[in-house]
Amino acid sequence: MFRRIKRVFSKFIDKASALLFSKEQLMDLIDEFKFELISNDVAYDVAEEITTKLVEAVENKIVRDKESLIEFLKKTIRSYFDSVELIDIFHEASKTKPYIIVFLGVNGVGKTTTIAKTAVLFRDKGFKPLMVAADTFRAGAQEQLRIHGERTGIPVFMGKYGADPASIAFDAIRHAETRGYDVVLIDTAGRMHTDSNLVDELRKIIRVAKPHRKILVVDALTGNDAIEQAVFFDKAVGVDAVIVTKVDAYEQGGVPLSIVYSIRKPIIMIGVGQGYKDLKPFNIDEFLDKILSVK
Ligand SMILES: Nc1nc2c(ncn2[C@@H]2O[C@H](COP(=O)(O)OP(=O)(O)OP(=O)(O)O)[C@@H](O)[C@H]2O)c(=O)[nH]1
Ligand SMILES: [Mg+2]
Repeated sequence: MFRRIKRVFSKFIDKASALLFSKEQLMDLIDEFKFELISNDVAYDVAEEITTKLVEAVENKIVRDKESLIEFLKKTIRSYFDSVELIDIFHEASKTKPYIIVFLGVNGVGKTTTIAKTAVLFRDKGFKPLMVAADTFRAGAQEQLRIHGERTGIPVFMGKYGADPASIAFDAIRHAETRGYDVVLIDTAGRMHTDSNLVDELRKIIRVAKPHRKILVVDALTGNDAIEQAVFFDKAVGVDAVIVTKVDAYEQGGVPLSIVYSIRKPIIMIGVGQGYKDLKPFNIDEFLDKILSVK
């Protein structure tokens, strides 16, 4: 994972370290670096900002050798992640019962799988989770969650095909309250985000379910689309946190940074495979080590 962006960084650091005293060549190299970042899913604005700051740092002699260059890059990238408020859903769930999360996202990003993985994490931490199939739009969606329920042993609240998703969410929460569930994880229909019905439906679910958190699921492999979806959902209904899936197969590397930069919301977890245990907390130190482990 993240192999391509790692290569962009190490190539740039090696070349730039050799050129630090030749300003003209260094500026060309920084320009090239900027475009390589962009072609690896780093949003244009953030690539521009990083490289502008880098030029300044070179001019002010803050960056003067390989070591200070690596330090600068780490610090700058980290600052975007540090500037957003972190969310600990497990801690929050220990304070509120039932703790309600609505999952958002377009088709095929891995929403339903991620809900099952999240439910397993909650169960492993001693919570009693309920998964809710509020996707009544696509035939088979309910069935999919039911199968995850069977495989994981975690109960699923099902609505009828074609029923109003908001009313299913409402009934599910009532059910959770009377049955003593700690956490309610609501799956929503994944349509194209350009579908205006989707937004109306989501707004209604949110109004009725009053979730404590709205988590957006995006697929890293879709690159710039993932960033656009984040901006879209955040504007349309507000996003509290993001889970990036399919990171196990993702090489470009720019998606996490671009999302945090674009909507100023934390990436809380990453999907790293198809198994139920393949959901890991997103850790900024590990991320930086991975992309900037230059010897
Ligand atoms: N490699 C990998 N595959 C994943 C990951 N997360 C989900 N998938 C796969 O992506 C595919 C789609 O996942 P779903 O959970 O059905 O996606 P969805 O967003 O619910 O899709 P719709 O309900 O059709 O909108 C499945 O084959 C999952 O196994 C991940 O982190 N890594
Ligand atoms: Mg689904």
